[in-house]
Amino acid sequence: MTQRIALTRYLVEQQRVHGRIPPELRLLLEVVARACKSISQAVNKGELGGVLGTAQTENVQGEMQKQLDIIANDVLIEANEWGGHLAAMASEEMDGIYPVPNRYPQGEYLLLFDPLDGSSNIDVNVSIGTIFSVLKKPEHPPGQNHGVSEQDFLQPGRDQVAAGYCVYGPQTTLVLTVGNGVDLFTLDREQGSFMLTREQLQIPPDTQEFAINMSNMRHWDAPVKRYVDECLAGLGGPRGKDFNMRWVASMVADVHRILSRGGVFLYPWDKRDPGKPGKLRLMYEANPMGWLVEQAGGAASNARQRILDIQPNQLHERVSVILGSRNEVDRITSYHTGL
Ligand code: AHM
Ligand code: MG
Repeated sequence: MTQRIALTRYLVEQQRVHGRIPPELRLLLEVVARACKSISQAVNKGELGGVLGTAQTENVQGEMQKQLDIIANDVLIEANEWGGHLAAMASEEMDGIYPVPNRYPQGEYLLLFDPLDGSSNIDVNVSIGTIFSVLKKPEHPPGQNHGVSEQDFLQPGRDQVAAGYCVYGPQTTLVLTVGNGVDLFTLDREQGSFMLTREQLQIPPDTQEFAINMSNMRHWDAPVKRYVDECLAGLGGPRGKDFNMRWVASMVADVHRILSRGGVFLYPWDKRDPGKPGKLRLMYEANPMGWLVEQAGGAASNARQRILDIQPNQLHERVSVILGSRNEVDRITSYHTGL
C-alpha cells in the first residue's frame, strides 16, 4: 500500500529538508489548511447546519453575501489572527484590510483570500472553494514603526510567497504552491488530515476544452468572439479540431479541472460595464490562480500582459482573466495585441 504523507509532514519537509519556506510561513499554511477543514465541515452540513441562504448584506463589491460567505470569512480571520505569523489580512468580503489586533503578536506576512468562491453555487450543492494568496509585508526603514496599511498589500502577483485554493466538491482538495511546482492534497475525513495525493501537476500546452460564460457572448470584444467562434467551428474550421466546453461558474472548480487535464478559462472584459476591467478580482482570485497555473507550466494573461506583472492600485481591483494551457492563452493574447 502507498504510504501517503500528510500536509503537516510535507510542510515540515519543505521547511527543514528543502529550506523552501521559513517556519512562520509553514505555520501560516498549516493554519489556513485547518480553517479550510472547518469551512469544509460547514459546507458539508448544508441545510442541516442552517448555513444556506442569503445573509441580507452586501459586500464592498455590491454583491449580496450568502451566510456561508460570512461564516467562511470569520473562520479564516479567527484561525489566523492570533498565531503571530501575520501583520494583516484582506478579503473579498471586507471593505478594508484587517490588521492583526494589538493584543496579538504581529508577524511579517499578509494574507489575502476569497473565503468562498463561486457564491452562486453555494445553495445548489455545486463545487465552491477558498482561494488564498500570501505576500511578505514590505520592509520599512529601521526605527520607524510603520504599522500596516493597504499600500503594503499592493504588490504584483509575482511577489507572492505562497498561493493555493481548497475546493469543496465531491472531495475536499487543497492545491498549493510555494514557488516550486504545484502539489495536491485530499482531505481524509476519518483522519482529519490533508494527504498528499498528487505531486507536480502539469498543464498540457495544448487543449480542446475551453471555459467561458457563453451567455455573455453578445457583450464580448471582437478578439474573444473570434477565438470562441474558431473553437465552435470544430474540425472543419480554422483550428481543424473539435472543442468541448465546460463552465462551472466556480473559478476554483474550473481551474481545478484545468490543473487536472488542461483547458483554457476566460473571464474577459466585456461591454456590460465597459469601465470595469473584468469581473474577477486581481489580488485574491487572479494572482493566486495565475501563479498556480504558471507553476504548473500554463500561462495567465489579462489579454495584453502577464497577470503576475500587473501593479495593483487598489485592494479590490478587477481584471480580465485568461489562463490555462499555454498555447491557447498565447493565441488569445495575440488576437488582442495583434502580435
Ligand atoms: P464570487 O467570488 O462572488 O463567487 O464571484 C466569482 C465567480 C467565479 O468563481 C466564477 O468564475 C464567476 O464568478 C462566475 O461568474 P458568472 O456567474 O458571471 O458566470
Ligand atoms: Mg470569488
